[in-house]
Amino acid sequence: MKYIVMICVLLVSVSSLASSIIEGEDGYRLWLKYDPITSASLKKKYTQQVGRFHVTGDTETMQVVRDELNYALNGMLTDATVVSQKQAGLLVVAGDQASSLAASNSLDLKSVGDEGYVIHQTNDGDASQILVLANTDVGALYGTYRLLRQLQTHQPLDGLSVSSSPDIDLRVLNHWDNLDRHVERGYAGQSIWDWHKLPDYRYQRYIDYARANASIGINGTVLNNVNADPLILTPHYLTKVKALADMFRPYGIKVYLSVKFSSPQLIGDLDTSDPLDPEVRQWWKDKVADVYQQIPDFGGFLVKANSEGQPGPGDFGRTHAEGANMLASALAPHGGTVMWRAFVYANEKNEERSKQAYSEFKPLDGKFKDNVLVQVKNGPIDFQPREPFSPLFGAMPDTPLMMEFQITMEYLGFSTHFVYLGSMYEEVLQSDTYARGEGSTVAKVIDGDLFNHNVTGMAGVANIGTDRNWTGHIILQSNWYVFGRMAWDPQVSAKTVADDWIRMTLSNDDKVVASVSDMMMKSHEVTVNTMTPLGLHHIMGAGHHYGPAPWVDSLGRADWNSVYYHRAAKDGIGFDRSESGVNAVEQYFSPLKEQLSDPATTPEKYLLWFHHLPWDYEVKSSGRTLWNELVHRYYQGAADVEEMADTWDSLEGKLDPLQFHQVQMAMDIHEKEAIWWRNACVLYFQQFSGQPIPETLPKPEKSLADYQKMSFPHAPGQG
Ligand code: GCV
Repeated sequence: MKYIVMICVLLVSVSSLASSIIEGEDGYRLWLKYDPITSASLKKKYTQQVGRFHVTGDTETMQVVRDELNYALNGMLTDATVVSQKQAGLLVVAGDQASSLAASNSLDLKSVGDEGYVIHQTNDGDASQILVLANTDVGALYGTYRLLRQLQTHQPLDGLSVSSSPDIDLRVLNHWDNLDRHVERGYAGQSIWDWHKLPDYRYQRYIDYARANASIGINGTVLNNVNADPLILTPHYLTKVKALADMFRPYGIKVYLSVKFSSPQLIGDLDTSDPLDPEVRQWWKDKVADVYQQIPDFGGFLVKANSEGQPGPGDFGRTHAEGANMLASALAPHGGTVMWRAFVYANEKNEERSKQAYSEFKPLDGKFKDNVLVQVKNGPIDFQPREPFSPLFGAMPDTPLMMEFQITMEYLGFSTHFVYLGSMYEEVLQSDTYARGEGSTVAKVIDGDLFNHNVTGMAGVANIGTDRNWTGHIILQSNWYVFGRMAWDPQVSAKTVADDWIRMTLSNDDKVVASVSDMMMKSHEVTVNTMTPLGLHHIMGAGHHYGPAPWVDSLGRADWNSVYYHRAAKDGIGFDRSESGVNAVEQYFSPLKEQLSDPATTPEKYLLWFHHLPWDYEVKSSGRTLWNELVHRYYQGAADVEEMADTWDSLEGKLDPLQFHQVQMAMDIHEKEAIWWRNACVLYFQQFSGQPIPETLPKPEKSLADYQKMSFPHAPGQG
């Protein structure tokens, strides 16, 4: 007996010793790992094909191309070397020389434009070369990353023939980063911009950030929070902005700044910021000229105006168009752009919140200058776990609208929930607005196809911070990745991108790819069920938005409270936005308007977004009563998260140990929080339905009062 105990003690201490240091991939390298290809035959083949490479030109960008190839090919293959153009198996060329090579190989390079590329394998037997051709250096960089993806995902190079150019012009990250390094709605550490040490101290992380973005085609970054600090436009900060712009330029990335509309008063000593005041206009012109003197390719301004307490043209009796156009006039001579946000909901307007952006912006259609894009959040309220698309898409044919997606997980579990957003972005982009009849998808509105716009854009609110793995959770790196891929090509499928990301980041083993891909593809739906099933929305903790709090009812504005949104009462639950209610459906085109007006034809995922229904309403897909369906979805959601956790556990030994362990720990939290959401919401809504939770389901372990008492004053990312 003693002997057995001793062995047990020994085993325990050995295993705890073994687990105290987990070596492996900490996530820093993102999807650009370039680890050695383990299949000897594949490695040999690739080495023969591209192991000898040549990059023409010596601009900064072509040097970046050379460096990346050197690093990547030497990582994945054996002894990759730079050779002369003639000896090269892989040749990367931009500009005139690329045009002549394209012509001699009958390739159409012209049509891929300034950022596109053509990849082609010539058919010369042993002398066959893989050509990466582009009209510009940055096109060659994008083509290089595309070629590397082929190797990283173990796809053949034989007969390779790819021609690609972005469908969207401005593919921009929005950092909600403050100058003190706090990130509003950030869950991955501090801001990566170390403003204090800039411009002199230049972290390798800045370059790796640029590499990651360039690898997925992101060509712009707004460095600071839309709740902007006016100091960003002072000389002290502009030299720091310049340092970042200089580092990002070779990667094809322009910097943009969020500006505070009242800057002329706050840092310019003027008495007003009225956009029609000549002195104010001159102030902006001079300021913009200063910026361009330091940063000749500066991208432009992002503006949050007259929204959530931010100043704007409305403070001076002017419209959003007058405000945006004043900045656009200052930027136009330098080629800069204004991205003017449509995220507005004013205190004084007595109109339902989901309708306000449309009401305010639609009348301004066609009134904006050519270098203004109106940036619209994907849904009409505010980045909820699921929203119908904003009715502004399709409603402003004479104004280019930019999509604003949230990559950071403000409303979807911070950085511990396993949620792939690709399927959500796809759902929004493929939604039909019917603006010009059937097939008028949101994607076609924003890529300029539907209304023939020349300037187009997509913004993503970044989920990046100083955490070693950048995004606080390895899986959430995929949301940065898919944002870039969909901004380049809004038609690409979420599944294709997920599979590529898994192969580049986690494993090329087909079985592992299939398991993780399946988890990723269902993760958004599952998480919606755990939080806001059937179209519920905005029922999270007040302020920080952490955890369930459908009971919030005492905040200063009606539409800051959960009860405003779910409207649970004895007679039922949901927000009547149909004609019998606030008539938000009227903002959509027919036949969608009619479809959404009737609960019987409203997609169930939006049921309670558009309708207030009795607890015994029969839900079509299941035949359950609304109450039973709600309970079912909360329980099913939590059970599905548990199943995802089990699937992840089954991958132990098949993944890098550190990657595995990090995601496993987060999965445990996701599981606990799904149960917390389920219990708190079901108990809360039960007060109104007066109906039981079916006996077969586990009872919530705490009382509603206990859940209501939970408080998180130090939850991260607060505004
Ligand atoms: C940057 C939501 C967020 C705020 C954010 C705002 C916006 O309300 O909670 O933190 O502010 O959206 O998009 O401007």
